[in-house]
Amino acid sequence: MLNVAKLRKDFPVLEENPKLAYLDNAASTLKPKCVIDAVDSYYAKLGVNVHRGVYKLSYLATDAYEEARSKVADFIHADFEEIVFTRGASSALNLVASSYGLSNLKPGDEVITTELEHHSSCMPWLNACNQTGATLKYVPLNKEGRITVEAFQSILTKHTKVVAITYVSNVMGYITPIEEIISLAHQVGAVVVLDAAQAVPHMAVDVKKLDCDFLAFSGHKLCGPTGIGVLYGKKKLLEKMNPIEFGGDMADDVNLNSMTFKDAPYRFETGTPIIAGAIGLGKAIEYVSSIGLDEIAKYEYFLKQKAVEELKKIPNVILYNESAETGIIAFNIEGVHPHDAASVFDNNDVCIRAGHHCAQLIIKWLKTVGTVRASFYFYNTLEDVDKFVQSVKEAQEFFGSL
Ligand code: C6P
Repeated sequence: MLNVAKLRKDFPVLEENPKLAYLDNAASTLKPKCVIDAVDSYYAKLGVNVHRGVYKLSYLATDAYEEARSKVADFIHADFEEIVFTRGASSALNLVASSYGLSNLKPGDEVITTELEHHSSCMPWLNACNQTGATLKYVPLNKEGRITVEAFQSILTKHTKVVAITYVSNVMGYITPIEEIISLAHQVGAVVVLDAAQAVPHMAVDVKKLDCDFLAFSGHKLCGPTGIGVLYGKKKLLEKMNPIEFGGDMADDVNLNSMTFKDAPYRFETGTPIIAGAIGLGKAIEYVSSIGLDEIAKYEYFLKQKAVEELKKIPNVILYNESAETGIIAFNIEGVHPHDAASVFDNNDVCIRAGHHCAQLIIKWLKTVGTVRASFYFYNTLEDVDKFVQSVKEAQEFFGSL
């Protein structure tokens, strides 16, 4: 079991707000002191640009930035050149659709996605299909709202060129049976773009084992800084892709009527990169790895199960994802708008998210206006669960009596 009391001391926000039950970890996690210090140290001790300067400080900054890329690569079992730093999962997923998608898709081609996607996973492909004339198809979800291998197979054809799919749903917390899906997609020659924003922070991910073609995640959901994210792409694919932004640091040779670019990943990192963010992410990865991703996954699930057991005893609670394998709970209180319910949680210092979670397709599929979502991480406690359950009861009693 994790030493949660000790881990909590690593988080200044928790030290500052001892009453806080922070259960909005799917939106963003809190930041440990070591990450804050790593970012601070870059600004205090280096603070200069990378790749350009011909002086010692710049070499040191470049080393720190590139060391962060190595840490990310090792963390997900990728090669160094397969890691592109981006602003977050959203920009990583957009990069693939705008570069790979727009150059490879044509009328008659098919892209498969699902109604469980975050907007950042499906919208770039909706746009790419609109622009190229390719067809966007959705995997029919099962009764629980899950993606199944059989349903995926039922719409896979020899015309499928891209599969844009979530690894873990940010609304339902379901884990997609991704290995089988990737293997089936490869049988028809399609590439798989995996949105791993809710997976990488919560479970061990090995891109080589998965054999996904692209994978995206954000630093800020993994104890890292905001404004930094990662696109993993197989080297043979990244090498053939065009940049989508042009300018500083990514150029190889520029002439009046022609230009060439650096190799991947640098051709995709236009301008001064997110140096402090990358260094902070490297530290976050070290920190989270020292706790252990398997331990984190087990603990989040334990807390979620405890909360679900209690939720089921409260009348008029609609639970949407009882069987989720992760630390996400999606629910509503019958007759209460999720935003109204949220105000009760806030009064009790319980941070949850309410609304459509930037995933309107699944909210529409659930035939609701939004859900209340609690999402756990390794620093949450059984006391947090109690406060959460107490808030659900209070919201139910208060609004139920109106
Ligand atoms: N989901 C949530 O509260 P960015 O914003 O680029 O860091 O991550 C986008 C993103 C992509 N995919 C999934 C599955 C996600 O959950 C998110 C972010 C947050 O659920 C904020 S909307």
